[in-house]
Amino acid sequence: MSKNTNIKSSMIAATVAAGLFSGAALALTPVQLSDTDGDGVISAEEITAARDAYKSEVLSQFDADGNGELSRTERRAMKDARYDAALVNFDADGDGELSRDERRAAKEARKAETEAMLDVNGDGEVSAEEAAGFEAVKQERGEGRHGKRGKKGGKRGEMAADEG
Ligand SMILES: [Ca+2]
Ligand SMILES: [Ca+2]
Ligand SMILES: [Ca+2]
Repeated sequence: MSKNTNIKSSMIAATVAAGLFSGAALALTPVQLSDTDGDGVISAEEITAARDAYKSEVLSQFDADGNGELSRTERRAMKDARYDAALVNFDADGDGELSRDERRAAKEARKAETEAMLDVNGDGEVSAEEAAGFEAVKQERGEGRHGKRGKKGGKRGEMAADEG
């Protein structure tokens, strides 16, 4: 009898583990980047497209009242879900919370995964070409968020019109 139970519970454990794994990929790096046009780099457009896809995915999961945007409550549900997913992967000591170290590990893992996605040719390094699209998107966002303008100076274009 007890043997049977053991087998059963180990089967359940395996099923649960498999389920966690498929969820884990999603949780780790929410936005899945891929070289959809196959030109060997992930362009800014491809990143933007991936973001949009992710947004609609999030909406389909967490927009409970279906009004097309996330209310505060809905957003909270999303964060909770993400936190739970992070716990599954990174709660190393199993206390049900993410300590600072565990958070850092999670962040590192996400970064590593992003780099792995950017490394389209899989040589283990993100070349300048491979990183270009990502950097472009990052800069765009950075400027939007911190409003770092100024220091743009530069009077290009003044020495044009020399030829002819
Ligand atoms: Ca591409
Ligand atoms: Ca912990
Ligand atoms: Ca590479």
